[in-house]
Amino acid sequence: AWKKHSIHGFTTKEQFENETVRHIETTLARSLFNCDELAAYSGAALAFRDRLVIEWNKTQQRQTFADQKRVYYLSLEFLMGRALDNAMLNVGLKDVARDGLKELGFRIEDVISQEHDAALGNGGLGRLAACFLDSMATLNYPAWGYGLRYRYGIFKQEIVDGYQVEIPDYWLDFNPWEFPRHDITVDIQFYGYVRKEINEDGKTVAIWEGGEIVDAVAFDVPIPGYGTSTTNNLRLWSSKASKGEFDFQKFNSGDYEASVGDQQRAETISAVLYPNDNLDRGKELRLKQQYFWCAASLYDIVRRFKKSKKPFSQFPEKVAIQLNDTHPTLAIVELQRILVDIEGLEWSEAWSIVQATFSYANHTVMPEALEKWSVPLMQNLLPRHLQIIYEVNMQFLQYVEKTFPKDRDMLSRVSIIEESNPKMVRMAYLATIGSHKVNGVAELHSDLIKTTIFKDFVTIYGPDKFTNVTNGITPRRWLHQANPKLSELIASKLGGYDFLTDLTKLNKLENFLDDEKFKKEWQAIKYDNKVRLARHIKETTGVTVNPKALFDIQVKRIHEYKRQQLNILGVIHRYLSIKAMNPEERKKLQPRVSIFGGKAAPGYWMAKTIIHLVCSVGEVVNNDKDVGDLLKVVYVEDYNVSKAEIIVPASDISEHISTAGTEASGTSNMKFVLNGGLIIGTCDGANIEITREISTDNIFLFGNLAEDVEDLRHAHTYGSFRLDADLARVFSAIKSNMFGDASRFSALCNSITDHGDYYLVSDDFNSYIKTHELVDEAYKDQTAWLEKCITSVARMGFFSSDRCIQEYADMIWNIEPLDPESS
Ligand code: 26Y
Repeated sequence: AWKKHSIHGFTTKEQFENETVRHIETTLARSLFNCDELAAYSGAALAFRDRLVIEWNKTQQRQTFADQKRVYYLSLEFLMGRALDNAMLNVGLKDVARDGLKELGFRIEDVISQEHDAALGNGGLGRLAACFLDSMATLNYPAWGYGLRYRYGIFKQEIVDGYQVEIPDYWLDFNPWEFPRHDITVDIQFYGYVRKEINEDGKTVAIWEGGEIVDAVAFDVPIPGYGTSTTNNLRLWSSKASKGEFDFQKFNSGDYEASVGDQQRAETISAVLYPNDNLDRGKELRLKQQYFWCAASLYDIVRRFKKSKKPFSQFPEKVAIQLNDTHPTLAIVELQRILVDIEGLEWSEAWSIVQATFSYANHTVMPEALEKWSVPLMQNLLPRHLQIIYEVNMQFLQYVEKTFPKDRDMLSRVSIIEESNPKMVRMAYLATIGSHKVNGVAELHSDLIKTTIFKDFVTIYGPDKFTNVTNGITPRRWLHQANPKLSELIASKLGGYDFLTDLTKLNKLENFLDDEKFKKEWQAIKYDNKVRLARHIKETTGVTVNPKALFDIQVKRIHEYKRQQLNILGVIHRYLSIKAMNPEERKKLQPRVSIFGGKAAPGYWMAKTIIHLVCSVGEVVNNDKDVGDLLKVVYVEDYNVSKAEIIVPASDISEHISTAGTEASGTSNMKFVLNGGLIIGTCDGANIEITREISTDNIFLFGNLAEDVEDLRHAHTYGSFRLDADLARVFSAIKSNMFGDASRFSALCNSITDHGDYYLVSDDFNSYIKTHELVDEAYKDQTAWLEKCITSVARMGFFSSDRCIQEYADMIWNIEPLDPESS
């Protein structure tokens, strides 16, 4: 009887138009007469949302019924970008929508660009989580994401007078992609004290009492797979004052303001994404965020498991929990607390369940990014959790002492508690001890963590606990959506779009290297993409760039280790060289546009100085009549996912030039190559594996190797080091106030000349400059360049996040897909 009531999504243009108009007129209560692009976006989004919801419900029912093991991906960041375009492509109805919108009087691109990015992340780690959700749904894995519903995502960046200014990103005004679940609310406790009690079985139990309660309310976001009806769930928690806690005393006694204040304090927990990337600041509110989110997610996961009435010994057969870096490490402690304090399991049985459930991915080796929490802070906020951490640590250290009795220093080295003042909880150690697998995100990085931060843990647990899963990107967003023309051209040669779900199929492109028509089309698409970016640059910065010039792009978070300073110092060197050339020499020079983009953490002064130097150099170079089109320098404001979709397809070359051994993987390197750009890079992170796949002929590598970094730093510290001569000239130019008041840049220059050059800018400067000369040379032979680009794309199959998720599923999570067609 229910069948005739079931809703069916639209499939034709007419149905799509009907649905869109219906939503505009009823859901939005707007008249079609004054329907602007925003209203058209809203109507179309709601029409597509209806379609997703139907499949989403079915998927959840199917997964519940099948009762297979699920994976829960815990991440404090999900950098999703826009959803409508992705939804249209994933359900295969973008053409229908394009035609329908056209009849309603709109261009689909204009409608799509009305959407506000969901920017709940900083950079690579958050975007990786978003790519993983896409792959998990596409591969039909029963998978949920758990995160926080920040009211303010990553700030919007404006460049004012050459400086970064941060504007709050309030993004929830109209968000059709989330569904509040007010019925799914979890009480989260903070502060208070722990009491011991003897229960009826004569067992001592810990009871955590007092403190305050905040409510976690679930908001669900549908995650459609590509070419499948599987639609997974991303659950984001929002904080709210607890009804039970709301202080009626204050309210009744007339202190209305104070009671509203409590309300606001509770809502603060999920108010804002911390804008630091690879930099730990140890703020109490951040720890509150972490516990709030871990506790709500664990409660939800355990509740779902308990519905099956299975014993907890089977928990790891039904549940895998993946930790995206150490940010969710408290989930380990929380599960142990639930099992022991609430469910009454024995400590050791509970701990085996915990270890079998969790796995931890590490995304950095840099000391300033490794999370540590002060013991007094944790004692105050989470007293029971600190006790559990101490107990875990004691048992672990007893085992270590027994197993390695000769190495007394080992105990203090591997202790979860660092004996500093104040004492600190080392989250990476806790995550490692509480998980059954630990992985790095590219081969070099996975090797490095085994010989540095986790060296002792390899000795203790053996090498099998540590593994590598090289990162990947979703070809749906990063090829098909961002570069539809290239995707279409590839499909025309490979006989369809199968490569989007099996990216290794791209290798057949190598058969067309002699196909002149194909190559011309490829080149024309790249040119169109550059024109599109040039237009964006003109509109947003006022600078005119020539799309025939070589586009050289570095877009990523601004960080000293990523070395945007190396890039801009190289640009200055180029500028000085142009100024010194005669007209004949200038004629032979390859014209270039140096494009920068990326946000600096608001409190990271050196990063902000780098932005200011780039803008100041642009000011001078772009207005120098001697230079003309030979060199332009632009800073693209507010780099984010939707900007990346315009920028990435438009590169000739992109820069991935971190100091060797510092960039765990990098993922934009993969995006640029997949879009037919070449890269200049160091032997770092995934650059190494990209080189192995596409061959050294197709990449411009330079610089010192990771294994030499330590010695080079030593040489800087002990004075046996001379500044590169070209770099010295660049510093002189800066000091002559060529780019404005030099004092603004002195800290940046001094970090290289006087303070040890920690990121080895001077050591790599010469080979960087020389390698850029090779780039210029190579670009002159457009035929050979084009062949390098096509060959590289053909060999990028390995870097699909589908391959990556497959590896996690098989080696770490031990889960099987659930095919929607088979049931
Ligand atoms: C501790 C806290 C402040 C913190 C917040 C964010 C620490 C780190 C981060 C973000 C780290 C991040 O984005 N890491 C990047 O992860 C990518 C995905 O694995 C890698 O490709 C990239 O090399 C790495 O820097």
